[in-house]
Amino acid sequence: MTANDRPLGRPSGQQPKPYESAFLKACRREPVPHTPVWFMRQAGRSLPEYLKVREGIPMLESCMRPELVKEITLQPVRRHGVDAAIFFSDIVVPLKAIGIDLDIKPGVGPVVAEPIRTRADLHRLRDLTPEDVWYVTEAMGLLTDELGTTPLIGFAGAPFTLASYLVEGGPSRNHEHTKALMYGDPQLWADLLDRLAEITSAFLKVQIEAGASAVQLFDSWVGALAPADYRRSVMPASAKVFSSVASYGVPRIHFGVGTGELLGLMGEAGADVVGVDWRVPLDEAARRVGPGKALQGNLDPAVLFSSREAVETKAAEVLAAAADLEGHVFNLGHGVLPTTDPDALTRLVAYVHEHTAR
Ligand code: 1CP
Repeated sequence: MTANDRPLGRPSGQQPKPYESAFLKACRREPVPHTPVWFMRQAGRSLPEYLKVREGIPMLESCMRPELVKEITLQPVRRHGVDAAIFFSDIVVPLKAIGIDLDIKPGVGPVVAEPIRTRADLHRLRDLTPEDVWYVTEAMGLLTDELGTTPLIGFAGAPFTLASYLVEGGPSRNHEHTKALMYGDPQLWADLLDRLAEITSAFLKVQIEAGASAVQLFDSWVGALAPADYRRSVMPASAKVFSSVASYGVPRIHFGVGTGELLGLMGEAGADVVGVDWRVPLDEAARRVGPGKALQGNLDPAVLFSSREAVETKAAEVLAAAADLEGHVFNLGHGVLPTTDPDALTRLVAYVHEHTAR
């Protein structure tokens, strides 16, 4: 089969089957039968069945095998009964797909062989075409057939967070090379973020065309910035991504870590749902974001290591703070930690469903 005769998924414009799901209703700020729950990084190392199917297969290679992606994406849905699936992939997949020499090193994360730091490096960031990520389209087609009314969330890395990996060459605590470029050569920085916005937009479009019924933009590390710098140097690129997929009408979620001071701007960038980490209670987050947006979050993932009673107390606090929100999607404040007991997650889903049933 060539890239061109591979199935291209559902024709765009057709009503997605999960339209009436609690998750999509909450994103649209409509009444829900119960508060929907899913977990960032719900697929992955906390699940023994994940470790088993990934055995001997490097991370990036696993993202390029449609049958495996389907299985890994479905594992947490089957096990926990979450209200949405998140597509198994990684934020660096589109960069790999356009030929950037990078790898995901176990225990480290994405590592880029030759960092991007000069204008001469920009040409390496060519446009992404659907054929570059045919395996994403194929896996999403398999998944939407299987998932039925359970929504599938597509995702991408936001321009700032992708730039951080490309400029630093790997994970970074202080993002010093990234900030040096942002402050020292604003025009090159703007051009870099604009290139990444194009690539990210193309990657999200592929996923929506293939059946994703919501998309999340992960700007995981943008909390490193002050609001004025975010507004000037990052928001235009993220806003471009959101507006590029606006016409599809699928909910757009915007998430970052340590972004308490940025929540208003992250909503303004064009999100329908703003993700909140555990540092800001959801009622306060709603004041910062303003009306007309749903919120997602925000149990501290480390809480899952404490007793069942403590988890329930903290989950009840999250639900209480969310009581007056226009729309709430229950999630953790960041991804599931790899050594989390999966049963604690299953119990948490049941707890939220039970205590929010209306
Ligand atoms: O071998 C392995 O299992 C490697 C661990 C792993 C996994 C399971 C990585 C490496 N990526 C993933 C999958 C992944 N990545 C998903 C799966 C879907 C799900 O949520 O279930 C998602 C959504 C991502 C997105 C991602 N990758 C983000 C944004 C989310 C976040 O946690 O903030 C980021 C920052 C990455 C980069 C990345 N990839 C992998 C690691 C360990 C990291 C972080 C490294 C760092 O600290 O900078």
